[in-house]
Amino acid sequence: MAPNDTVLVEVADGIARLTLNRPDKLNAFNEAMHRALHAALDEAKWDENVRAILLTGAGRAFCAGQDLAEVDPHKADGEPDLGETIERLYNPLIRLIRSIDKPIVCAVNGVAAGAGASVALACDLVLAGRSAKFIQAFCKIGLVPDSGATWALTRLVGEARAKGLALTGRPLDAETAAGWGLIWHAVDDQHLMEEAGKLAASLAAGPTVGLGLTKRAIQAASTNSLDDQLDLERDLQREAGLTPDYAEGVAAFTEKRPANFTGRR
Ligand code: T3D
Repeated sequence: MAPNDTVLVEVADGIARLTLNRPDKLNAFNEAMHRALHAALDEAKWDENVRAILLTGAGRAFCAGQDLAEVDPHKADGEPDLGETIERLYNPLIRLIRSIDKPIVCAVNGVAAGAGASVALACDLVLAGRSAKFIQAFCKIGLVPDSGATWALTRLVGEARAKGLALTGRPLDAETAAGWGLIWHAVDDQHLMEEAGKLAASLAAGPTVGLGLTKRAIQAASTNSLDDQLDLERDLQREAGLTPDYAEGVAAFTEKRPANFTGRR
């Protein structure tokens, strides 16, 4: 998938900063933005110099979900097949985000609606500006929450709140989202990017392999039995124990100095 300017990409100091960039459409997803985001994430996944990813939106919104002008049923030839769009664009995006063995920080700088909220919730650490809102907008247009929304909402906030959000489409403010455990923290709008940058920087300086394996273990926990999870933790710990960062972490502790992690295998 070729990159284009619907997603701005900046790689520096171990962090890939990705900015959704269709501000006049509140960063709603069209095909070009899907292609660009997928390509940028895929590149960050495999680039050894990238040790953390920071995703945000340009302008006053994070992302308003699907660009409704692009899929207007009145303009379509024949019957719309939304399942096709989900299968071809949204599901691969969510699977890609979850498959990246590196921490992904999402800075929700404004409204996150529809699949825009789903993308934010697929990330690992979600910070939101206090004025940001999460909206399960799907019910307003007769659709079903997608891109992992029903899965993430139910696991993060439980069935009662998931149904409340999805069946009413009522906006959820950032503070309440944090209180409910939907996101990591709400921060003052003017400090959002600084806080998200600091968080990404500390993760980028961390033991990348161990952090990636930790992400993998936590993601597996919701579907694994305890026995399966214990086995998985054993295997991942074995892998983490072979990294130079483990040796460095123990040496730094013993020598009472800050660890100098390289993130290498
Ligand atoms: O393939 C498939 O379709 C299946 C996949 C579906 C996944 C989905 O995400 S479905 C859900 C799609 N999203 C929505 O339904 C949200 C629609 N947007 C809104 O409800 C509101 O815009 C917001 C609550 C997000 C923000 O409201 P507000 O008052 O702050 O802004 P606004 O005035 O509504 O929007 C500003 C501009 O952005 C406006 O354009 P204009 O009039 O200035 O030229 C508006 O049309 C545009 N915009 C906002 N959201 C979308 C959008 N344009 C296209 N698609 C959007 N989703």
